[in-house]
Amino acid sequence: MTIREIKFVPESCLREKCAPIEDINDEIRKLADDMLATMYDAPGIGLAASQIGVLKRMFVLDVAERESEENGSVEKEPMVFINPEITWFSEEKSTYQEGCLSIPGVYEDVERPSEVRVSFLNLEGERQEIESGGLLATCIQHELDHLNGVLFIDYLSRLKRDRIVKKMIKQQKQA
Ligand code: GNR
Ligand code: NI
Repeated sequence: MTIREIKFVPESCLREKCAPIEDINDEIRKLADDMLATMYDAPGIGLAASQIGVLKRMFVLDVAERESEENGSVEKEPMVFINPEITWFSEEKSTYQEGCLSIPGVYEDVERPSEVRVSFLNLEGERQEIESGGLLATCIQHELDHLNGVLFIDYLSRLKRDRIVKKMIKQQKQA
């Protein structure tokens, strides 16, 4: 398992449309391991492949809040989504304050459908479909957007987005 470097705005890989995964082989299994390690290390609750510069349609998530009964530690609930597609959005919307590992330090309210159904391949290559709500539904939509080169700041006003991008460019120059 390798912790990979997370790419920040305005890196161009964050604006690319990612390609479907044709074959779930050792390379993809290693990528999933690396993405989970990178996400837990950050720490974050989701990570799309394009955030580490790999332009493939895959993301990982762990929104677990459940605590283990034995020792009070938080149990990991890693999830891997390959070639995901949203098959249904609820009419109802909800707002969450979102953040993104590629735009550190920025948190803004974003309104999205409250519930979604998502169809995807798991690491065994089986097609699965789950229905989600709450933070999981928001995260799935945020990650799927990454695979299409879309960032949560795209839902803000142009003024706010431009300010955030300018701030990011300035930070990168200083680093
Ligand atoms: O760690 C993350 N937290 C988060 C909070 C609210 C809505 C979405 C997210 S995803 C983010 C990690 C990330 O950038 N994934 O692409
Ligand atoms: Ni993100």
